[in-house]
Amino acid sequence: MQKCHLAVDIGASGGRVIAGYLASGELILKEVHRFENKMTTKNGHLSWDIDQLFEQIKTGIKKSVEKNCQPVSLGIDTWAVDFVLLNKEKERITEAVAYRDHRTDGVMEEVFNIVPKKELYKETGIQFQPFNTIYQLYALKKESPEILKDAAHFLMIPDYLHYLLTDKITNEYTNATTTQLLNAKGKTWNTSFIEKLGISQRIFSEPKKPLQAIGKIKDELKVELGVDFEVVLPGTHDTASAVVSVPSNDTIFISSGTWSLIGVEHQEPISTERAFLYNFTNEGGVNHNFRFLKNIMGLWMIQEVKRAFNHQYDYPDFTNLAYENADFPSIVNVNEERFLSPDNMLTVIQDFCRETKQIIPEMPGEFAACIFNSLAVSYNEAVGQIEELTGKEFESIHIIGGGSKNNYLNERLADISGKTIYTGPTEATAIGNLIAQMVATNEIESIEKSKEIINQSFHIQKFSSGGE
Ligand code: LFR
Repeated sequence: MQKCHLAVDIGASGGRVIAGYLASGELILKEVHRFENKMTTKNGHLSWDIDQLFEQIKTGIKKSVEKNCQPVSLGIDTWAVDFVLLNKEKERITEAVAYRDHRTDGVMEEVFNIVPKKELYKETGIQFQPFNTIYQLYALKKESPEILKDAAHFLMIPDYLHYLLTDKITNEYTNATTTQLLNAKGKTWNTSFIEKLGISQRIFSEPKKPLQAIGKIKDELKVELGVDFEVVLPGTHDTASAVVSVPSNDTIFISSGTWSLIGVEHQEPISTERAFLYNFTNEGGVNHNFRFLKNIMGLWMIQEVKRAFNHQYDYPDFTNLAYENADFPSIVNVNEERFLSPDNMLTVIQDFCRETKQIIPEMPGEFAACIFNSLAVSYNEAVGQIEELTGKEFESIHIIGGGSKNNYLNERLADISGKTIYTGPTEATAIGNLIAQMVATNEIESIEKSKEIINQSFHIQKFSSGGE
């Protein structure tokens, strides 16, 4: 039986369990399980089926053993900002409401009356997104104050899944930063903001840094699954794990999936007036640093177009159709809130084009070209802002994650930015998760050292402007 580490990586549209181990200095990956994830309405709110996700994790663990991989450790990462609350008996008392639910509509402005916007940014360094945990908590407090009164523990999604595996309550640091309730400099909860919002400080536990074990799988699961391993904290925020896999330090990265996260790694948070103006964020990194980045709406838009066309076309089809419609001229501002959670993505894209007097897309290929061209424009704008805010010029952009397989988008970005584009690894998040576990268990010396392993183990493709 091959000893391995298990990365559980769950995104907004699907999850996977990937086994990883080192062989002659190379990182070998084996996908042992893949499953769907989606939002459904529960009690009137778009929510994740968290119990089902946990069942899928257990299936993944079982399959790993069936496939000859004996896990020595496991770590979970998911998207950020969402959470559940437990009562003092440690029972879950909320659904896992999804960040695209409309409970936070208009809530940001209400919170700014309690905690001034600039102060919030200065202390936390976190971008303003209507769905940040701070606004979700406030929306919950307004709707069901009794639930917050009953709450004894605040757990983000991966914290809760880790809890189900181990019985241990943790608030992992990288994901906790996305609540917009952590001080960027002190890396601890901002108790003053929490108090002002009328939320009990007791529900939060001291943020725990990644790269350490939190405990063994609990006894009943050990028996049920026939395994025994340590749960180790990776960057439980998927973007934190993904950025560990960027093969070079001196580059702009784009972590491309449901969202496109574009930025750079930085030692200190940058929370200047201009960073505030451009709405850049300083999320906590795995390696004691910060990800200075911007959220761009990302492949969510094409996922929703795919859904609107009843899944008749797959992602490679949309890429091919975009090539055929490359000259379709309409560009939308992908970062407008109307694209965040619309009932019908096709209609909102058409509305935007109508309002701005551009040609209205009708055919799937026109939507695809419009979305990818618009994303490339938005990426390029963010590149300019990053260079302005860091005072540094970058030669390359490194695209990681599943979205890096979209060559149409890669080529458009190379053309529009004039920079060299490198793509891969596609499984960046799972790789970053595995590397964190290997650093924690002393198989890899450090996160810095892991860059050599990544370069050696995975194929990185290069795109230059003009298709050279
Ligand atoms: C990407 C991601 C982003 C976060 C968004 C919402 O999967 O984690 O980093 O802003 O999802 O949680």
